[in-house]
Amino acid sequence: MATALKNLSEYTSSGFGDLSQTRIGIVVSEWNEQITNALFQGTMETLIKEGVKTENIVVKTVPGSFELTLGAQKMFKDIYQDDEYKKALGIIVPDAVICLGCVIQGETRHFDFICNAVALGITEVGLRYDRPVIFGVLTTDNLQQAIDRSGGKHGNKGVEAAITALKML
Ligand code: DLZ
Repeated sequence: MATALKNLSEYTSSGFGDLSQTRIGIVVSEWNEQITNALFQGTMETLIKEGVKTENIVVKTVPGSFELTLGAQKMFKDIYQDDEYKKALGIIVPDAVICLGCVIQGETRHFDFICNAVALGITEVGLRYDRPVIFGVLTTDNLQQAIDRSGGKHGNKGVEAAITALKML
C-alpha cells in the first residue's frame, strides 16, 4: 500500500511480553540528518515505551544510507564470541538491528543505486545472521514527502521500524 494512504505510526501495542532483556541495535545515516534524527527519535521513543531498556540499545552512525548495511553487519560481528568474553568487554550483540536512513530522489541515478544496494544488503545481513534487520529507510521523491513520514502527516517510519523489529523478535 502506498504510504500516502497509511500513517506509518499506527500500530496496536500489544503485549510484546517482557522486553527488559531485549537488545536492539540502531544504525543511523547522517545524510539528510534532519530527517534521520526524527526517525531515530521515533524509534527510540517507541522501543522505550514498549519496555526495551536504554542500556540495551546500541547506536552507531554511518555517513550515508549506502553504509547502513556494513554498519548493521558490524553490530553482529561478535555474535559467536562466548558470553564471558562479551561480558568482560561490555559488548552487546543485538537481537535485531534497525537501519534508519533517508534517500531523496535527485537528478542522478544515485537514488536507484543506493536504494537497491541497501535493500539487498539489509536482506543479506539478516539472512546471514538469522536475525531481523529492519529497513527503516525512507525513499522519497522530495524533501516534503520525507518530512511527512518522519513525524509529519503520515506518521514516522522510525516508529514503524521499531514495531517491526519487536514483532519479528
Ligand atoms: C551520495 C548520496 C546522495 C546523492 N544522496 C543520498 C541520499 O539521498 N541519502 C543518503 O542516505 N545518502 C546519499 N548519498 C550518500 C551515500 O549513501 C553514500 O554515503 C556515499 O555514496 C558514499 O558511499
